[in-house]
Order: sequence, then C-alpha cells, then structure tokens
Amino acid sequence: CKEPLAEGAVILRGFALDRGLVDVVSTIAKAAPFRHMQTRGGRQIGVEMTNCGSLGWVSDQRGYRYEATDPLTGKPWPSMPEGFGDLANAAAGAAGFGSFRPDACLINRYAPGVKMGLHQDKDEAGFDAPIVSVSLGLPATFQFGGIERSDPVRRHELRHGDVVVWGGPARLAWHGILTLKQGEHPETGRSRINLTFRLAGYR
Ligand code: MD3
Ligand code: FE
Repeated sequence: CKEPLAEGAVILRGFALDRGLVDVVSTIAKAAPFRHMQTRGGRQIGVEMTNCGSLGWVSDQRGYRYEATDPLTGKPWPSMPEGFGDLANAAAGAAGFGSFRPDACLINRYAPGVKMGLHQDKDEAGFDAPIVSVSLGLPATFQFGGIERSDPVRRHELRHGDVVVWGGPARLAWHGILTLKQGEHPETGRSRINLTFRLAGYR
C-alpha cells in the first residue's frame, strides 16, 4: 500500500510487519545498549539511541558524526542483520529506487513525552542514496517540510510496521517527530522504535 508524501518520498504502510524486527532490536541492544547521547552544547538528547552496521551515528561535545566504534563499549557496532539490510533494499526498490545497501542503521527509542525537533539529515558523506525509515511500536506524528526551514510543514501519522523511503528532492527535507503520546504497544510496551537506514560513508 503506497502513499506518496512528496516528490521523492513515499510511505509503505505495513511493509515491515511480521518480520520479527522488535526481537532483533532487543538482541542488538544487549550488545550496544540504548543510551542518551549529548549534544555539542552538552545537553542530553531525549531520544535513546543505538546503532548497527559498519557505521553508527554519534553525538557528543565534539558534534554529530558517524563512527565505526561504539563509544560506550569501545567495540564495533553490532553488524547489520541480514534481515535489516534486505528489508531496507526491498523498501527502496518498492519505492522506485535502485539497489540500496545501507552501511548504517540508527535505532531511535522514544518514550512518551519525547520528541525530535525539526532537522535535516546531512551528516552522511553523500546524498545520492535514499534513506529508509521503519516505525515500530507506539504511533507518532511525523512532521515533513521542504528544503528550506521556512517551508510549510505537513503532519502524517506513522504506525507500527510503516516504512518511509526518502530520496531525490526529499532527501534534504526538514523533518521531525512530535511529542510521543502515552500508550502501550503489545510488542514494544510504552515506547516507539524507529530504524533509520542510511548510506553514511563513501561508496
Ligand atoms: C525525511 N528520525 O533519526 S524517521 C532521524 O522517527 C530521524 O526517529 C525520525 O529523523 C524518527 O534522523 C524520523 C523519518 C525520516 C528519516 C530521515 C529523513 C525522515 C526523513 C531524511 C530526509 C527526509
Ligand atoms: Fe532525521
């Protein structure tokens, strides 16, 4: 079920259902625990994060970047599970993009009351590849604007199992997640989990 969001962006409703993704996230989080990262300004980010893949997104007093080593454990991030890479590639294909082999999967965990402010994803080495995002657990309201911060923003509900693919003219669009509402989900409890697949390094 394809729902166009904008030029270059499409929602694939339910594309990630029944693939056991929540259990795989639990396994990853045993090796690379969810943690609150710090911003450059020394503030704590409300969303808890971990990563898998050869590169992981990190933030600390030195800023935002991708690193091959988890600063919490000193070990490489857990490798990208085959099922994750295959799902991301299948979603990109279904959205009309070519082969997509991400090297980074950022895993965000939201508790009720937590949000992600409007931002652009531009810490990657290039912007030619699409980004694939997977929503699990509690629903959230996603905000999606344009290339300019001042462009009008539209809201869309993202639910358990929804996948969104962003590329081309949508790749550098401003986006964010509104404050998560209270609730309980049978698979994730009182939380929402988002997987964001990116090609972060150089090809
Ligand atoms: C639109 N995560 O980790 S996923 C992020 O639900 C992030 O946790 C949100 O934004 C979340 O950076 C939103 C949807 C998403 C991801 C990347 C995008 C939307 C995007 C890149 C460009 C445009
Ligand atoms: Fe983002």
